[in-house]
Amino acid sequence: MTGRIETADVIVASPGRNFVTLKLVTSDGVVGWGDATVNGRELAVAAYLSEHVVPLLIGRDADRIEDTWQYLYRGAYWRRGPITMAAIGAVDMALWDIKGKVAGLPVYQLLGGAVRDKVLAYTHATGADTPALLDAVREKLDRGFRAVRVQSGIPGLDTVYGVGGGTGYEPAGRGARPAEELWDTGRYLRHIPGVLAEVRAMTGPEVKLLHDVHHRLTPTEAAGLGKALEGLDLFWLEDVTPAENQELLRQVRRHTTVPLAIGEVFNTVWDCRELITERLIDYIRTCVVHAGGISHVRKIFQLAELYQVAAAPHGPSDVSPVNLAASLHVGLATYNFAVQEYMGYPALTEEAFPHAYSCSDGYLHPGDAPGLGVELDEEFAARHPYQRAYLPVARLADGTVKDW
Ligand code: CS2
Ligand code: MG
Repeated sequence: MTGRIETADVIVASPGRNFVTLKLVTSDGVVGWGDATVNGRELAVAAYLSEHVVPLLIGRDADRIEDTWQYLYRGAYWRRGPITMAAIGAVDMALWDIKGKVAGLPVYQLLGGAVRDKVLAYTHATGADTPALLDAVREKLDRGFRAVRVQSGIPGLDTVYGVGGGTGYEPAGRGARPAEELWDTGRYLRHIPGVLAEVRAMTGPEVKLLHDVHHRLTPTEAAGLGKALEGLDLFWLEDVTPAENQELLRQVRRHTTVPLAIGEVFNTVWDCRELITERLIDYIRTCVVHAGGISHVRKIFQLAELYQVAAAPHGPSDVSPVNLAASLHVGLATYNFAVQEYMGYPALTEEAFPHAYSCSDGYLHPGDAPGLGVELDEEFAARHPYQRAYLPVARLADGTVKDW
């Protein structure tokens, strides 16, 4: 028996960047951790948890993970969406963490055990121009990564999605209002095929190359870009077009065989069901924290397995190491898991979240500590208070808002 949930704390802090972390403690003193971070809307999830979920958790049987999931999902009446599903996701992660600790087992063992020895990682390489990008790719390959997402600056655009300064890339800017960025699809489409061709020419055929279009194209433009990139053997093109209207991907699929990855902004299986059952994608990107936790993301991945769609969960540095740990336990135990996004974290984040997971030679492993194998150093985190930050807003030259 795992005992009853005795306390539940929502911790909002900014060790390196803003994170929302849920801490559950049972009547037997077992601690479970969950990530509840939604970049740019952190306080909404914190309030949803503190005001509406935490009061309902106290006294609940910590063993009953699926019942708690259903209670929070169906019992709220209002369902789906990133805020609700991140709150449920945090509770779910924390309960799996507790169950593993009580059993003395890493969570992947509770999920059926390992189906592989390690989890392939893909990391990010960015460059304001092609020479800088090629240097960044070389640096990642020199560190042993075998799969690299490449994002480039675009001539004529001051800032572009995915291209950051310094060591990492943090898209959210601190301040009272979002930064606004100019976007020009034509400039992008005229530039990016040549950049990706130069990267492929430098790396040779073995390196897995990925590119994130980040919701910027129409289905027609996406189909054209896919066709233009056919010869580069990309591992995937990500978020080629906004996919709330999932049937739009049919047009893209009719014109190109470039592998497609979609799903990081989706929060339940119902948001991406047709993408999977019509095989409109090759990789489903739903993320543990944003898709209702381990319990629900596994249901999405198991549906995907039936349609030969691979799991490749979202996992940049703007979801916490608690999410990454949970994602790696799922990754080790999920047959159709393909690759885990992994950017690494800034030093402050690494210090705030001691963890058992490891990365070497381009592969990740969750470790064998009981539970998730990660925790938050609350005292350290408290020294780094939340600072309001927003993801940018993109606009076209005429001022029209564009998907960022
Ligand atoms: C991106 C994300 O990693 C990715 O695939 O789409 O970095 C995304 O831009 C951020 O998570 C937004 O906060
Ligand atoms: Mg993405």
